[in-house]
Amino acid sequence: MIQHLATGFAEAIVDTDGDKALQLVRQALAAGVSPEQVVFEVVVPCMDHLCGLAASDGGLSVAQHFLAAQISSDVVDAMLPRFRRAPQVAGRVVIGTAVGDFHALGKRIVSGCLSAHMIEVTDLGMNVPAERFVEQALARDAQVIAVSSMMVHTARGEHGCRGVRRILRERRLEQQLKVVVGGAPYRFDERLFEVVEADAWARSAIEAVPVVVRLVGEAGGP
Ligand code: B12
Repeated sequence: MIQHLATGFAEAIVDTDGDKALQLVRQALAAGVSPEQVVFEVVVPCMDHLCGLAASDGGLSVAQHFLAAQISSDVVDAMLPRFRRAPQVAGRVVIGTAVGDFHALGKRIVSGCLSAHMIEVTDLGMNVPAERFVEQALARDAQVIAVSSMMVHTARGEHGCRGVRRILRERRLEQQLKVVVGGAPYRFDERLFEVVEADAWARSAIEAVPVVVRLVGEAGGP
């Protein structure tokens, strides 16, 4: 049953058919599959596979990745309240694009992958000032601030990651809040994350998951 669901679900999300994916999940639940199995044996492996394809440029379009992340994240949201025991949150992250940056797709895919791995994500949207990243991270008891930049000037500028670092330093929050960055400029220059004073970076959404989990641990855990 699970194998049947996993295959059908993967096909549905590659076809970006959210209705079909949800229908399959509903049928599986009615047939006795647990919400936990849906998340951990179907959605997570499927997202890992798709994000892996993204990393290796396996021929899926940006729109497919975006919608796959959206559908997966919707299914996880629908399953969580039905878990027998409240799921262990693996960490809390606030994510957004840097000031001046309106490239939202990568951030959305990263959010979907993190959510599917039980990391609670607050998406602050686009064009997020450094102060708002920090305020919201504190308000939500997050361990990690994730800043997405798709342009060189929004990655290197004073109002992106560097601004976040300045505030964390001034307010002595660097032990409790870690900063991860990602986006095209970081792929072109693998040392750029150090230049902008981030704690870490990741090349893709799938690589972001273990990096964020590590940073959550360094910040003291969820
Ligand atoms: C789509 C796109 C747009 C769309 C954005 C639509 C939207 N709602 O997102 C629109 C048309 C609006 C746009 C506008 C512009 N764009 Co544009 N755009 C792109 C394009 C073609 C694809 C970006 C994309 O969505 N990629 C797909 C996603 C899935 O990949 P990704 O973003 O890299 O994300 C992955 C990883 O990077 C990583 N990741 C991303 N964020 C994060 C964050 C964290 C924390 C982590 C860990 C990982 C991570 O994980 C993601 C998934 O695996 C790129 C070219 C390119 N090849 O990158 C240019 C590009 C980014 N744009 C560019 C430019 C110049 C512009 C404009 C200035 C154009 C103009 N003259 O108006 C404007 C600026 C708008 C603004 N102020 O932001 C340049 C930037 C050049 C530079 N050196 O700075 C690029 C590189 C094109 C080019 N070669 O010139 N753009």
